[in-house]
Amino acid sequence: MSDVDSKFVSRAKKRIKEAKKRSRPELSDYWSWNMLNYAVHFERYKVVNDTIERIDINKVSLEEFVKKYEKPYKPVVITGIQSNWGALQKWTLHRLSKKYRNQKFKCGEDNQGYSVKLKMKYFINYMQSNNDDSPLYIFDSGFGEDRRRSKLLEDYDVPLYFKDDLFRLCGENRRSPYRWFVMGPARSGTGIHIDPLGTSAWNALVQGHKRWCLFPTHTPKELLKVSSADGGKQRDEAITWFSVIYPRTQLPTWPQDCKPNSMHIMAEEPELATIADSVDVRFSTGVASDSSSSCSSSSSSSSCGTDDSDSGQESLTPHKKRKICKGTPSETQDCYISSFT
Ligand SMILES: O=C(O)CCC(=O)C(=O)O
Repeated sequence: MSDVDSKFVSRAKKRIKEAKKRSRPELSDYWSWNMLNYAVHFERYKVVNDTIERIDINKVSLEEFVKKYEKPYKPVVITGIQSNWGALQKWTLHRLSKKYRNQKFKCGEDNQGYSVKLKMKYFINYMQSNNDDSPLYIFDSGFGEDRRRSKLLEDYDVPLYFKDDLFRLCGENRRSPYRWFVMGPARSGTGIHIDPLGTSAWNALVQGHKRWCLFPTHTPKELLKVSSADGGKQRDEAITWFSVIYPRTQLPTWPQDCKPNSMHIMAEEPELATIADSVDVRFSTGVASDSSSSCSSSSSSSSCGTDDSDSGQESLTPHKKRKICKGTPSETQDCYISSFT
């Protein structure tokens, strides 16, 4: 390894260690990040029963979409949207690491609700080398307001079905966060939550794999929560949810009217998936810390809503240090969502 490379690696290790310590202080030593061995046994958590309908945007009119899916709050996978998106070529690890090398992206939240950020070059290094059970995950809503990072906005278009956006009437400065750049290695993701302000999100997968699970709004929260006995310090994490609760949803004993819609989406260019699968799990970037807290801020960073929180999602698990939770639990919300990569 050249001098420059080894300097980069040791700086990356240091920055990643700091970010991990701030985001998940409850994981107080190196081993608690990977003691569940999810990286080794990932195969068994990967399978989801894909039940969701697919439609082609070129074959279903806006009116039909509104009638069949938007009004009844019915989740659907829409194909044919990304054919002209620059993101398909530009959002590869190689190109992101060149273009946004020194730009910082939010990959967690500390116990006070402040963003934890990493430069893209360090985050990619982390993606390629970690074996954490529930790794850090970029979940950044600030990119559109930043001179350099806002270039990402040029790489995709809002699909026809979602052009109508009432929140735009609030004005750019007053509206709550509404677009996120999301990126992470295998096993990262967002824990079960309710989206804020009665909104229904659209999400696009540009690279890799993603599993989703969405529930009808009347599903009792108690059915969906991971208990601390089952989840311990990882109870809010997406992968924990998929390993503990998801299998129950597939049993005949699960209430029929609370059956989820689940799906496994794969991007056409499997670059991130390939990397996720080829990571050498012996090499890892660890963290050591001695503080403790119950507030999770990585893949389910949203669970700890605060004034400057950019997700507004409502977690299903109460947190000691939660300040403001922007989500309101009412029938107006679309569904409970959990997703992981
Ligand atoms: O992409 C993710 O991990 C989660 C996205 C999400 O939470 C949402 O759309 O509500």
